[in-house]
Amino acid sequence: MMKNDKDVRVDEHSKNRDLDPQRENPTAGTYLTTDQGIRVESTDNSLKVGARGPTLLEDFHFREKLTRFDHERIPERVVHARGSGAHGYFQVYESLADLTKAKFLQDPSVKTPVFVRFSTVAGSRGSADTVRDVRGFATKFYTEEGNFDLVGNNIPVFFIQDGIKFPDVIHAVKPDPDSEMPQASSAHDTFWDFISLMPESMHMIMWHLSDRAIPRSFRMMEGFGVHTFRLVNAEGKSRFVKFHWKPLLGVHSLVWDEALKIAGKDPDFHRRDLWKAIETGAYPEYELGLQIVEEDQADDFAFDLLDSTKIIPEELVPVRRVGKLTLNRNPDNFFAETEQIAFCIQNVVPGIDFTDDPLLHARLFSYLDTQLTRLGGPNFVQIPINRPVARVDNNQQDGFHQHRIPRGRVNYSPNSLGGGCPMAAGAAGFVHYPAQLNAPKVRLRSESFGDHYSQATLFWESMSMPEKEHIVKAAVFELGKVATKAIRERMIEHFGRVDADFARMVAAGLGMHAHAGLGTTVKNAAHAVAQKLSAKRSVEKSPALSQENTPKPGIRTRRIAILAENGVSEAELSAVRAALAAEGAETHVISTTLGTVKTAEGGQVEVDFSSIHVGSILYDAVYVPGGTASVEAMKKMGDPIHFLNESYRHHKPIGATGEGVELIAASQIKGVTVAGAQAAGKLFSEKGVVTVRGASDLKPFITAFIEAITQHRHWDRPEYPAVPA
Ligand code: HDD
Repeated sequence: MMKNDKDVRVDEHSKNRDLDPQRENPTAGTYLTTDQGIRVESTDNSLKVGARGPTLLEDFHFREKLTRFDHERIPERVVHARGSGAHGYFQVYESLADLTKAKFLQDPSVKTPVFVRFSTVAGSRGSADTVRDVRGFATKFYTEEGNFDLVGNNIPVFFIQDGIKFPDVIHAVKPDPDSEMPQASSAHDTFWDFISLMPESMHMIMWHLSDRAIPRSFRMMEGFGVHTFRLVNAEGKSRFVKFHWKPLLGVHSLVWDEALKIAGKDPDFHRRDLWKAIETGAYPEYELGLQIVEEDQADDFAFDLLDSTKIIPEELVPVRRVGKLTLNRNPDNFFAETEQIAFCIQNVVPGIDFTDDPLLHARLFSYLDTQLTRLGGPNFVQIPINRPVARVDNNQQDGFHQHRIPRGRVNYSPNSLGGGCPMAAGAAGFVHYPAQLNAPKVRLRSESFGDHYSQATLFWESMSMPEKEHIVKAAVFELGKVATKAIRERMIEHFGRVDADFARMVAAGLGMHAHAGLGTTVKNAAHAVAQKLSAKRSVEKSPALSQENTPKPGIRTRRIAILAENGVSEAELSAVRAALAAEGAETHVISTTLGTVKTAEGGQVEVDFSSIHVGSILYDAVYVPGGTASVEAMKKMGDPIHFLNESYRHHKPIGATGEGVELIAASQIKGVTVAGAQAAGKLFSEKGVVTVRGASDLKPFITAFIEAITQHRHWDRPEYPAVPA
């Protein structure tokens, strides 16, 4: 069958991989050679004077092997060093020709290849995944008109308004320059010192303290382009746009105690989760959303669209979902692809353009600049993962690592000797939007950027009670690690301007006194600006900001632990396991040792993990099947009891059937109706704890348990702090 153009475009990008006959086993049947292609005699002993003698400089294979090894590392990214990537494709749902002339947004049948890299910001390349931090969400679209890089985060605003402050905020959050501590953590004096002196960071700080900063999975977090960009259509009409990514699995987070523990037990938690999901065909999916603002409505809002510390509440401008991103292929080689990918925010295609956001403008300089050092010169775009599928023709030829062999003597423009080629495309090329500008050159911040608290308050007001509690606890944790009292005091002042109760709760958690007038007497210039703008479009609350209000579409890819020892009820285990698997969940049998457990029915069940390797923190839910011997054995063990206590403390769904209910009764989980006296066949489902004893039919239990897992976390457990974890 003939391939059509679109297939060819996708293939074109994958060509290094898909058309490589050696890919499955790239070295099968080949000999070891030097980099020059000379076959190597042996790679186990260096060339010596006698078997016990010194190694000879003459051994070119030895020297080449060691030299190559010595130079294997390139500088890690100055920020976002820790990351994980995946290939995929993007498809628009319907033509967006009314909004933009970008070709990849015109035809729903076109699959545009993409590479996405998720990251944390502060930690170095080997740091843990689950630290409290912003997550990067960077997407390279390999469109037929050239590469478009949407380099976003999972938080829609930023710490600073002008990119000239970027080195400062990053220096403040990175480990201290004298001690190189702490790694991948914002809970230290220098970060909060900076923040306490930068009121503009207050909105972002609320997000940073929220559950958004500890996502459950890259697959379960939103993405945002942050800045206001422009979309320009074929008629040259420009509209403002904010880009969003909406995960189809909903938005879910960890709890802080869990995140801290995972950092030790599985520092690759998010990387593994992404890799495994793709390997098993559970492809992560996100919808691209657009918030469109007509040019003449830009001034209608109570904030400046050019200020990256502000969102446009979805209640004011709805997010139109226009297409879908699917991640369906893991990289073949981490270094070659994930490490060497070079995102540059200036990579846009015709139909997508910039605004005058001063944060964006700093980025327009910084990304290309950083790649020059990181990837060793200006030819980094020739590295396969960075290569556009669009044809590249220009007179830029030399520099480190030129991989092409340009022909001919003409490398200048205009020329007649090369027939004038390559020719500038004029109006058919990228034409910058001709925005009108007329103002003096000044080093100033616009007055319209002056309100630093209203949207921090909006965020706080829009949270559910459990989310507010988490923010308070996070603030207490972070500031509790700040040794300088004056910094803590300044932060309480700022928090008071966000919300007086919030400030009081944090102050109480820190054993500090928040002064009585907090939040009522504290008015400042920022509030004056807010008041001036209050007649403009704004909202008091934005339900879309609360994770509680995001869709909960089932239990696909959730990880569920099944605790079992010899004597487990095979009937119960198998029935529940099969039902969970049918909904797309992943189940693991956990026992004292690897191997198998004998079932009450005389059969055997394979153990997936022993309890020394895993723990409740690596699971979304736990199930305890019945079987007297199994449960009696577990009642005497610390690990299964701890598993249940910790799951409860972390608000996770817990299910038990038959004698399994007694293991819950033996734990510290109280206040839910799971006592040993539970009537036969009667289902109990409270606060995410679902149990049944002596049921002839497990279906009602399974339905209730799946519903509990779908909710992800159960916050309505007032007694949870008393349960050890
Ligand atoms: Fe940045 C990397 C996202 C502001 C300078 N940034 C980087 C990455 C992401 C972001 C996701 C990692 C890309 C990858 O996976 O390789 N950055 C953002 C967002 C910002 C932002 C959403 C605010 C809206 N960044 C920002 C500013 C500057 C930079 C204001 C400088 C003035 N960012 C960089 C950089 C990095 C980078 C130094 C480091 C490594 C790299 O670019 O490739 O150029």
